Amino acid sequence: MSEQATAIMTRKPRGRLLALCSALILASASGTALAKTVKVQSTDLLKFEPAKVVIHVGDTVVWHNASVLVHTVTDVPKLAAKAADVALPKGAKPFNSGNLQPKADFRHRFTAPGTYRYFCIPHEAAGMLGEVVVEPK
Ligand SMILES: [Cu+2]
Repeated sequence: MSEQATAIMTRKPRGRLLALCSALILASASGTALAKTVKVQSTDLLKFEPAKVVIHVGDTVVWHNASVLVHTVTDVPKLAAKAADVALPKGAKPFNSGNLQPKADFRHRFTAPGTYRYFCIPHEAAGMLGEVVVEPK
């Protein structure tokens, strides 16, 4: 048995717990943390809530239609009335939920880093806009 292993095993339980915590912190810092899922709601007030989320490459956003209205989650430049309402980073594919009925979900996993600006097709003019910032791993 290595000297280090012996040292860990002979330490008091609290010492072992600290060693375990340090190992977990090191593991997440080196990029082995699990991908996350972040929730955004579409509301009756014609907003995405929260309007901006910051995630990492590999994470998923789930949009839930929490309103009585039909909404979309759309990041397709040619479908936007205003160019400023939409953005896709280099290498990212456009996505569009289509009509989301009340209580329906739409999910999208982000694999390219950068800033995404999306909108709801029926409510773009009302300012129903959202942003996803995807940071590199
Ligand atoms: Cu909408």
